[in-house]
Amino acid sequence: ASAQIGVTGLAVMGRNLARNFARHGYTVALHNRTAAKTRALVEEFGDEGSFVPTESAEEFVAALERPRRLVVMVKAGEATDAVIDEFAPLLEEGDMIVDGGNAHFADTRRRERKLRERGIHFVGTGISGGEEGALNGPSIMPGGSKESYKALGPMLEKIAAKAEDGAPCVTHIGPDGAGHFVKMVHNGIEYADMQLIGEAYQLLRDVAGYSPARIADVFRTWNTGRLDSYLIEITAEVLKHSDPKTGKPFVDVVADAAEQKGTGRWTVQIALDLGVPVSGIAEAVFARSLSGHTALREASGHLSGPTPKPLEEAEAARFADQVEQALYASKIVSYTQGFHEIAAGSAEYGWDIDLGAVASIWRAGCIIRAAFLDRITAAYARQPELPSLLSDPRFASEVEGAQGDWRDVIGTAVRQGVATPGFSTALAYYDALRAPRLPAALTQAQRDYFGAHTYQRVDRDGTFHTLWGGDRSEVES
Ligand code: NBP
Repeated sequence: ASAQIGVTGLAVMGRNLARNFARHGYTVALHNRTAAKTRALVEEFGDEGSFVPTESAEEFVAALERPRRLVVMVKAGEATDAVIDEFAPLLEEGDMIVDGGNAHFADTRRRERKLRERGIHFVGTGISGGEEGALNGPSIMPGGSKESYKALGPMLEKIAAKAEDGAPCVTHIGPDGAGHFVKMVHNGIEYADMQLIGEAYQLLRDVAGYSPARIADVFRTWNTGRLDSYLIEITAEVLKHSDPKTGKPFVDVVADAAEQKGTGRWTVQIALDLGVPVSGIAEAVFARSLSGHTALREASGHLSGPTPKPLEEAEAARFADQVEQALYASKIVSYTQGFHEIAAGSAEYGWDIDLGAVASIWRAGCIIRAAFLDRITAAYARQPELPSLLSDPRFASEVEGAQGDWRDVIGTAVRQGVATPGFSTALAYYDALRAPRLPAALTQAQRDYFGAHTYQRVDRDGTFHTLWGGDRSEVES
């Protein structure tokens, strides 16, 4: 046995992760169901470091130093179970299986429980950054036992992305499914970020009347300020790009039906179960869904409404600045909601997740990496028990500064007939949070009327019911 770590599943992610470990001086055992991929990796990249190619599960396990660290990078779902069933019988107490795929955290909890009975550490690990990140430094979100992190942490810290202050973008998130849960919410926030950027783009296009290339310049400028982030940067790149075949803006030749693989949907499903309002992420998931309903959209072309009229030059420039404010305020709300979901998951499953640490490991390597995340870490450092990001005085004052423009932009979008579900739901969340009274009082009264569901009063303790079908007197239950 000579390898400190092994990777099985050598498609784009596994291959690049294996190379990343090797480039950092580790001897890496390699395995893939189809052995040709293992051979190809060694042929192409064998000179990057020390690899031990293997062709059977037994050979792979035998190549690993104890305690064994076995990274699984296969298609999430049944393939992960198949790989565990194949390898677990060959492992011994204290060995670790690290699942770096996009597993559902409930599957991770199930797998962890089963393997724990046999003394094997199962480390469900969120990895973000795509293939480029896997190779050059991803953001890594490992769950599992503290003991497994002691053996794995130093290696993960070597291969992880480094934030500007040099800190590696990895931390032990918490037991069992905590890592995959946090990765799921990361992806949900990514959906919301992308939706908000999409709405900003559409407003600049239809209301400001800018071309994609001009919008790219606007995004580049935004990227030098508080919106500085990977997604804003690549948005500018995409908008600047022309289709080589037609010469048209690339964004105009791409079909406007967005797909999804499922982590955004999971984020919303779990939020519903936990009772956490993640309306920004939900609108982002639904917006992708709506975009894909081609027949429904074609059948709706006759529906009437305003056609956007582009603004005059000076007004357009002013509007573009307002859109930046609306985007930033909406982004704060998305992150508020996402962190609320992480806090709720942590409480539900007893994970004790450090929210500030989560924000800090998203600063580099992952898709939502952004300068903004430093502010979130700082907010939790100021007040670790912060009930909500919006309770932080600095975020609250930033939203206060942005909200006039935020409201104007949504008003304009409504009048001009440009759909902005992300901006609008973020503002609705903000206004509902700060409202002294919500129409929920009426909802409760209705529920009591038709279903005798009872209600609480503002002026007295207890549970009450009004005899709606009788003399309408109130009884205490
Ligand atoms: P894929 O998700 O496309 O999976 C391909 C790999 O799974 C191949 O190595 C394949 O082996 C193996 N595999 C399958 Br399919 N069924 C198997 C089975 N029954 N037994 C053993 N191996 C099996 O690869 P990927 O895009 O590199 O992603 C790997 C994981 O990382 C996934 O869980 C993904 O969700 C996650 N992830 C991906 C990204 C990304 O940007 N792509 C980012 C973050 C996380 P074969 O070669 O023999 O077919």
